Amino acid sequence: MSTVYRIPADAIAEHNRPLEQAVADDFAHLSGQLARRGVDAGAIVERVRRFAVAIPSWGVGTGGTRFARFPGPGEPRNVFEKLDDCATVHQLVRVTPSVSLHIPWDEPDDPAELAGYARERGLAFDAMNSNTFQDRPGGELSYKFGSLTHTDPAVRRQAVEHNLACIELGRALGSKALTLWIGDGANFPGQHDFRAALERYLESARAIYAGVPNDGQLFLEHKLFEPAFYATVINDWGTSYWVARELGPKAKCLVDLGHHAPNTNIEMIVSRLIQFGKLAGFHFNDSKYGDDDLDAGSIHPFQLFLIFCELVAAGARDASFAPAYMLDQSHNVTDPLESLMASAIELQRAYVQALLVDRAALARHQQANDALMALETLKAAFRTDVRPLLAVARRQSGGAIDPIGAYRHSGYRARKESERPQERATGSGIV
Ligand code: PSV
Ligand code: MN
Repeated sequence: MSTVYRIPADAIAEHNRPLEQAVADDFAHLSGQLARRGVDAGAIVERVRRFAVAIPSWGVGTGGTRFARFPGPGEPRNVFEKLDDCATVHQLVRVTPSVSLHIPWDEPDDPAELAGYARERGLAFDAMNSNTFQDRPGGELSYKFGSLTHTDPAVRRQAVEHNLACIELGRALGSKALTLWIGDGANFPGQHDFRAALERYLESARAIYAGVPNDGQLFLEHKLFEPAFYATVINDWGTSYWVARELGPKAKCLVDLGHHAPNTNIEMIVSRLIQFGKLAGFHFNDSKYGDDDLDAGSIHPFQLFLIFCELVAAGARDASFAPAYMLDQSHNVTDPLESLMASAIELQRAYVQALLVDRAALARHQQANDALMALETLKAAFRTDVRPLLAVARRQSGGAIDPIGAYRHSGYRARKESERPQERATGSGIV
């Protein structure tokens, strides 16, 4: 591991240097504009610097469709190399200090060694993700017809055991949450007894919940489709909410933006879950058709902003409100690290724009039923070009003013290509 390349800190400073003056000028101009709206740009920068989103370990590799995967150069070959890439993203954008692992994809031989490796790179572990939607190679019971909801109690037990093992591993790594997503469901009408399948899910989830430590959390992730295309068991936020309520206070609902029917009003789902005290957090991505796992903010930036408006409003009501933010994307045609950087910045942008909403004016317009001015109030915030605030926040945190430019300039990818000769050709598969 001695030859592992890292971008030197002075290379980032050097890349920043010719950009400093323009950022300072743009920041001064925007500060003046915001001051006229009664907003202190410096205070916003402070809040941006505290914003954080976790990187999914699977996001640093190239994803694929159900038809093919076209691997990129220098892909990480194991969990340590994934952490190296996550650390590089964080080094440049300063907003991704944690990693969300997927088990068994990232199963370490020695958890203490992995924890140490992450610590040395300034990374922590966010929620663990269990995988009972694929079979492991070698003799276990199959999940072809489900896992936590399978008709065979032995399969359900195996799936529960896997989740309990993920909780244990998470504890060893310092992770405080487990995200439960199952691919269970039916592909044909008549295949499932809907009610019995949900009862079996609840029973299995109770066994997992019993293994969640007192300071831990269980995140329930719903999905309308795939791999079960007719009916999934945890199909929507309502079902997810019901299960979370049955389980107890440590269980909450995680919203993956791609897991809804097109045009679903996701910001309203977010509002409902907040109101009911059951919003766990997010898997951020974007989509046009379904679970496309496109980069956050690439298709529906206004929706992303509206979601953050709900989150900012919740934070203003309750200072302890702290949902978990994670990305969950599949990078098929871009350099994954570039997509992760761009996506993390999109989230920051939506967050800052939501902070700029004149909430008092919005409340007045709502009270007066002035629909037009209510929307105009939101648009005034959404249309603000907040890039100087983000650049200053990154710069103050030691990151790059232009992260993708600095990354390309460093030659990181080419170096990884020579450091990481790929051992085998990989086929199709969605991450
Ligand atoms: C399922 O589509 C999902 O969103 C879940 O979060 C999985 O853990 C992840 O994607 C893995 O690809
Ligand atoms: Mn997800």
